[in-house]
Amino acid sequence: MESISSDSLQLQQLSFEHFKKEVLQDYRFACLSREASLLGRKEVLTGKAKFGIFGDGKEVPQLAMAKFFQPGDFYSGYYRDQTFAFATGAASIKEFFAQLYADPDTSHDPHSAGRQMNSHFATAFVDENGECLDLVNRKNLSSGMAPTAAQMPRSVGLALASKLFRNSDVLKNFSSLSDHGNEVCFTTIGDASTSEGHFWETMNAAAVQQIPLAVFVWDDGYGISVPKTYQTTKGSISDALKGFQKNEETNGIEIYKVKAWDYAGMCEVFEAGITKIRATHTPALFHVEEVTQPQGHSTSGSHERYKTTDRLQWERDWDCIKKMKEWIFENSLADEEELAVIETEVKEYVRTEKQTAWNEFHQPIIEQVQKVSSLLQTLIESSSNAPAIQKLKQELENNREPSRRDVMSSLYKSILLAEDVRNEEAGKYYHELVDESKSLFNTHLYHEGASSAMKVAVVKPEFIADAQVLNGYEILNRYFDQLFSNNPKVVAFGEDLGFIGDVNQGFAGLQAKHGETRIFDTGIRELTIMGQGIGLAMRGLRPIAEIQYLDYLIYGLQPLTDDLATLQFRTAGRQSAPVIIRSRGHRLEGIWHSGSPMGMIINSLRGIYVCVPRNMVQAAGMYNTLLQSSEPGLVVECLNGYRLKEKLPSNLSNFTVPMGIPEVIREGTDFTIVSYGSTLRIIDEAAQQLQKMGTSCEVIDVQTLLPFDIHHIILQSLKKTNRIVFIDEDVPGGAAAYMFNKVMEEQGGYKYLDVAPRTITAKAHRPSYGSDGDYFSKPNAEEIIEVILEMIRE
Ligand SMILES: Cc1ncc(C[n+]2csc(CCOP(=O)(O)OP(=O)(O)O)c2C)c(N)n1
Ligand SMILES: [Mg+2]
Repeated sequence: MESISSDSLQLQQLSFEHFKKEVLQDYRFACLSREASLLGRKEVLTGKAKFGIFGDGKEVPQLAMAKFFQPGDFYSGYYRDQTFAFATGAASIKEFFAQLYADPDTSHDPHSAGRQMNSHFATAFVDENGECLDLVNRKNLSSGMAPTAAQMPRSVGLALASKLFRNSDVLKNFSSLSDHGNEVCFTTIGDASTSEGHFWETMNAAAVQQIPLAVFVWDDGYGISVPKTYQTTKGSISDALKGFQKNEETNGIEIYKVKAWDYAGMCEVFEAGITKIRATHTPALFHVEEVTQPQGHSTSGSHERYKTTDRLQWERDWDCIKKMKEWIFENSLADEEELAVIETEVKEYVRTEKQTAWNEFHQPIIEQVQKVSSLLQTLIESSSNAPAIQKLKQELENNREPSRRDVMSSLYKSILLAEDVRNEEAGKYYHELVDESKSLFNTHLYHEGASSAMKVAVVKPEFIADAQVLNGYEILNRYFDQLFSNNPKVVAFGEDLGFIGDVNQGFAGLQAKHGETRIFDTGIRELTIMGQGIGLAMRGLRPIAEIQYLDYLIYGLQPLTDDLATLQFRTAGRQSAPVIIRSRGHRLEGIWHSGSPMGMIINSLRGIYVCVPRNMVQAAGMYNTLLQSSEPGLVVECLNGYRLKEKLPSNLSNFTVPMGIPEVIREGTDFTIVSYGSTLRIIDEAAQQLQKMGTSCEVIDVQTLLPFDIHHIILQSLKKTNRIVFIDEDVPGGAAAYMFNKVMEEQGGYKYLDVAPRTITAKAHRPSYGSDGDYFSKPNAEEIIEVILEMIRE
């Protein structure tokens, strides 16, 4: 008996020691993070960094949250979460400062290669070839973004993936991506940002779908200067969301309220809450109240301007680290002296790491300055402009914190001044620096490794002698059926896509065949349909996310332009989301079902492939190409093409349509007409008429707008015809102007013109409803003929 009780005493002692150690480690992280915030702000105020936004006041809740973040879990949060990143091991203090300085070296700032403002963290999801890493064994932080609430839509997909991995038979074997769907997505958001529609749409999508999403609201009472009474119904997001509360008979969410200064309370609630989410996939809101903001919102201003003295005093009194310290004393976990040791050690540590980060950032620039100095010295020795060059040299050498920009500018100006000197060294070095800076600042917009969509082998479609002729939608239906039979990672979803198989029957009958976990309906929520696609793709799946009509892409454009299109760039290729966005557009009827806002799309989606197939066979080939790559793409099917007859290729699942390679679909000698999509049929009608009148038109389908004619096929045609027209259904100055620019400026097409080139586009307004509305608003065959006859007369 005696030995048992002494064992249990020992055990108790051990677990107490363990507990104490953990608490003190958390306290250390809290102090570490606070010190990083304090020093970070100083770095901005003294000019070493441009802008800073910090997580002070949010340390303790994030330490509590980090405790329950397991390998395999995903995080989608915002700029306040440095403590979470430190505590999970996703970021170091040195990396934090490297990002603050905008260090473009990925080994210094692996989160963004200096491309993002501070505290936008990201862990690696893919290797340099775009292959998914073993995400199940990693703590995964999806790359942060500055637009408020932008992290919400994608978290739907990050959480939904767990549900699919848990419930889909065909996904059971992907053990490096999921452990039976046990992964939780941790999402953080500020109290004011819950005012965004993104938040509400996400909460609703999560509650309807019952997915393992944990949403933490850091409620510091303000969105910059605007208090939450102006932001949130009843001034409380948890109160406002009460109707979302799940009960036994309904779906919904769990709602928890905690206080940011209550370390023990938060640990207890988060542990129980996260455990439940993991087990049941019921999403939850953790409303963390009474959060403070010791240094105010950011380095751009002071909070004394809008907070009362009472509020400021309250924030000092209820600072979470102060309260944690009091709690440690109350529970006799450490005395003043022990904590003082931690505090001193941490201060020294952060200072040293900060200095190292600065030195590492600065060293290559110092080397450049030295090299440029010596080059300028040579110029000074032989140029008649020596005094001016000497001045530039002196300025550069005296600059205590020179940037790459200063180096380049001094060097280039000196080269111009030293016109009279024959010295190739300086020019050569300038170009070396130009090349180096391109690789540091302008890379990774698209994937640069082996799985680039540009590297997919071209396989031509094959047709047997008596190939079946089917309606366009039937071609797609066969295609998707084969795709779902061959590729277990593909899922497709959208409005009316599941049960009825989409509004044009591309998926008709396929949910019944391949299952509801693979082909399914969503609510009307384009924003989170896009986010769902992005998140699922980040987790290694190959989603096809459908926007019912291209006109409604605008609802979902924000995640595409801010998140998806920038993802590879802003993580220097360490994260990617190869989602396919499927939509249908161009000619149909009226203001909202005939849209072709391609200029808007291509200008906001650089970083995504934009495919504009003229028919459904071409569309299938584009899907194949994208699916063989690790990159995202938008495919705009022609709304009026589903009932047109097409020949069925025998290699439907395998043939590919290359990206950026136009196709000459009608050969001719007098005119080059460049277009895409539905407009090609109108052009064909005009070309046939013109042929009868003795004018021969070469018609070129660009096939993809991003990328555009990489081999300059259009230029070859123009060299032959010397006359060119760009036609589409976008507004004047839209995608036709883009094509014009590409061919005239980039391809040097202007050199081969006999007459002024033209664009023929839709009118600036949207089309009126009905066939006449279409005829008088979009380009028509007669108008095209008229323009070409005018060009002949010129
Ligand atoms: C879409 C968008 N609108 C406005 C801003 C400018 N802005 C940056 S942070 C912020 C306030 C956010 O407050 P809150 O969500 O409470 O987070 P906190 O900074 O208080 O933690 C605003 C308005 C932005 N980044 N994005
Ligand atoms: Mg706030």
